[in-house]
Amino acid sequence: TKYSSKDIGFLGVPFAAGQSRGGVEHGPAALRDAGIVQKLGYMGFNVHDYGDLKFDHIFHDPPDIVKNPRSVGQGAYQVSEAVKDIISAGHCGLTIGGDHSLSIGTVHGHCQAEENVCLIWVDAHADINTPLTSATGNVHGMCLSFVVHELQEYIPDIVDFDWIQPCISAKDIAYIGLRDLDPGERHIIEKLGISCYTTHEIDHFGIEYVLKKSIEAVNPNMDRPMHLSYDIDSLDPAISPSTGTPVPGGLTIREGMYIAEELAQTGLLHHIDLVEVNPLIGTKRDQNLTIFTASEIIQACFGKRRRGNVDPNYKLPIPE
Ligand code: 5AB
Ligand code: MN
Ligand code: MN
Ligand code: MN
Repeated sequence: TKYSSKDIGFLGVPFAAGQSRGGVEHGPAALRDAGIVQKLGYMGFNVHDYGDLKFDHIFHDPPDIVKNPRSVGQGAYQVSEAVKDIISAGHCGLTIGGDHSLSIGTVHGHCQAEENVCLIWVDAHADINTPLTSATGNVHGMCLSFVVHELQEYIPDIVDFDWIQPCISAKDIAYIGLRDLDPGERHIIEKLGISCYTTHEIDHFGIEYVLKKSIEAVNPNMDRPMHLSYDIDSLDPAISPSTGTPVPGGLTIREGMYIAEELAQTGLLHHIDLVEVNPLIGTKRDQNLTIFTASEIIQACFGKRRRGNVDPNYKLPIPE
């Protein structure tokens, strides 16, 4: 079964209400300015550009049990509808954030458009706090709790979150790269038995083993469409400093590239999120480096390989 396609549905999600720092809404523009759409085009894809979503400013959005509930709830709904359209059109989805709360929408929309979706979550964080376990109230640290079936009895009613249909089970999720977990999150991972390879396991077993086991955990027969949610803060701050919640000791560029290249080779990636690039954090050098790293990871997710890609039309030049 192949889910990858030569058509990419590209969606910018300039969204920041899931956390508290300004600037992450400029992620899509920064990656567009770095030429990501053209680069995917040169690689041979038809890029269907769905533009950047526009979000109404919500003037009255006082905190509930989470911060900015109306902005996040309504924004994630727009994302869900857009991703549902992209996947239904037969494209491979690519959403550029924006903060990770947008993944409530991408996972939801993906699951609306096709069945049997499994999820690879590459992140320093588990993003599975419930609104009641979160110490910050930031929804980007809770996105998974809203879509995971097993957690629904722990989720309070929140204004503008009522449209969410839980659509993923604990056994459908594989975490890679975690290293900053809240107590409630560790409890949930143990209780639900979610596949989880932290940077400790990557140190112990190596990235090749960890990725193989992660894929086996969610897609043992290699017949399910995969959703990859790639948080740039999974990588070491040395190569992705411009992000809101950096955590030392992250994935190297080689580990990050390996994950992307190997997943691309499965032919089963059907939607990719690249989130949490904040082009306003750090020096100009930090910003350019982070954007470059993100751009390389995205291209690798779509099949660009460090070994070089074969061009079937390549003709060796002959001297006159
Ligand atoms: B990110 C923290 N666990 O809940 C929380 O960047 C951080 O999308 C969440 O992974 C980080 O606020 C969210 C402390
Ligand atoms: Mn993170
Ligand atoms: Mn995240
Ligand atoms: Mn972050």
